[in-house]
Order: sequence, then C-alpha cells, then structure tokens
Amino acid sequence: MSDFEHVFEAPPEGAAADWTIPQNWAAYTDVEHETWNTLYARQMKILPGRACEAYMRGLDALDLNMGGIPDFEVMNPKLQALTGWTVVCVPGLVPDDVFFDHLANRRFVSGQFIRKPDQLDYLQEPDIFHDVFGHVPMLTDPDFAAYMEAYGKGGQRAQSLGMLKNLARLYWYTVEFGLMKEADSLRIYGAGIVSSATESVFSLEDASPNRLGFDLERVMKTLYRIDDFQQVYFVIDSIEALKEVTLQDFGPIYERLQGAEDLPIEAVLPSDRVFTCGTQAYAHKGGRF
Ligand code: HBI
Ligand code: FE
Repeated sequence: MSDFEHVFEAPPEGAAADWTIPQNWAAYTDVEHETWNTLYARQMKILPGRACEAYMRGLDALDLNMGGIPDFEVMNPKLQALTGWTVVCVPGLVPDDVFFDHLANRRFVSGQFIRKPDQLDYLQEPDIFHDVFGHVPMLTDPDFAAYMEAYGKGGQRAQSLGMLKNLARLYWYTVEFGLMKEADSLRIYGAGIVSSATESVFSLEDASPNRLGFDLERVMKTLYRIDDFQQVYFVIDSIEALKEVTLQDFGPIYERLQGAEDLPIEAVLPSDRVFTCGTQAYAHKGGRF
C-alpha cells in the first residue's frame, strides 16, 4: 500500500502493462469481508433520501449487498450488460495517462485492497470500498457512463495541452464531490461523499459549505482540498445536463483559462447560482472532522 502522493513510474512486479492486477477474490480474509459489510450497513442507514436515484438504482442493480467484498467476476457481467463498463483492479494510484486510457475504454480502475478496521472513517488512498461502493453504482447510468468515457478522452487531450490541472477540478467537483438537484431538494452523486458516512451528512446538512450551481468554466478555475470536507459543492441540474456540457469542445474554454486566475475555495461570485451561502464555520475552526 502506498502513499497517495506515491505513483510508480512503471507497473510494479505482478502488474500487467496496463497496470492491472488480478483481484484474487479468494484471498480476502474474513476480517476484510466484515469491513466491507460494516461500511455497507452504515451507509445504507444514511443514503436513502440523500443519495440520488441513479445511485440507489445502480446499487440495487449490481447486488453489492450479497455479503462481503464484491467478486468482480460476478459484478462485471451485470455492469457490462447495463452500460458496457467493467471494473479492473490496480495496485494503487496509477499514472494519469494510464487512468485516462482505462476510462476512455469504459474500464474503471479500483484499488484491490480494503481499509483496515481502525481506518473506517478516513483514508487518503482510494480502496475497494471507495472505488466500488462509491463509483460503480453511478456507472450503471447511461448518461453518467457516457460522461466518464468522455472524461477519459478529454483527459488525454488536456494532458497534451497542459490543462490537466483544470480538468482534474472538473472530476473532483463532479465525479468525487458532486451534488444534484432532484425531487425539489439536493441529493448526492459524488463517490467521495457516498462512501463517507460523515461527509454524506455534512455535504447536505451542514451550514458551513457553499452550495453553488454547477458551471463548467467556473469549476475548472476553483481550487480544492483533498484532506478534509469540501468548502464548496457544485450542484448539477441532471446527469444528462452534465453529460451535454462535456460533449462540447473544451478548446475555447482552455484558451480563456490560460490567462485566468484560480478562484479561492470559498469564493461566492455575483454570477454564481447560490443554493447555500455557507458560514464556513467548519473550515474556520480548523476542520479535520
Ligand atoms: N489512479 N487508481 C487511481 N484512481 C484514481 O482515481 C486516479 C488514478 N490516477 C490518476 C488520477 N486518478 C487522476 O488523473 C484524476 O483524478 C484526474
Ligand atoms: Fe474516487
């Protein structure tokens, strides 16, 4: 297990050229399966009424609640039949170009390991609970599936244009920490939120964070933090609207961004669609849960 910052230069021993490794499902211990079950049961007390419908539907369609860590040989045929996506295992964080190549081909990469029982609430590196419970249900939605493939292709292009920093913010504020408008309230679809018991509540109910309407160019300018609850969440109108916005050519946006300044995390602009103007009390008292 490596640090989040640590990215290997080349596939480690035992990994294929595309960095994938076997899941080796039979080798998970009882304790590891129990960790999955504990995390799963905890989220199921929190997510109904908070997670968006597409997420809850996907969770159902994939039967991730059969007990223990999902076996990809059982899960993948179901996922593939729905949207053509599959999930492959990797040893940890993989280089950007490898990550994008998998996404562009409708393969989602998942950590093979699961967190230790004393790390239930927080770990920095994505494990199989975050990657599968958090990300995979949304991949059963056809519009979200198309969005993620487009992101992979866009990543390859952004990398060649030197705009990856900006595109990564889009991933962060949608795929990882996105909220959406649904049934006259706000719902969660971001994987970083649905896989966290505390942030599932904080993101929707705490008075601290700003909740602002999603705007592609605005988001690409906005800084983010990776080690604590977010200070701003962006709200999409629908998954289809998110997909539509990313099917445009980002070229002109990148040109404007070249000369633009980054926006501070807690900025609220006159042009923002404000759902909540947060107090920022949590961040100002020092954060960290
Ligand atoms: N590797 N395993 C893994 N998981 C990720 O989410 C990931 C990665 N490598 C690079 C990467 N993400 C970034 O390129 C994106 O978040 C932008
Ligand atoms: Fe993630």
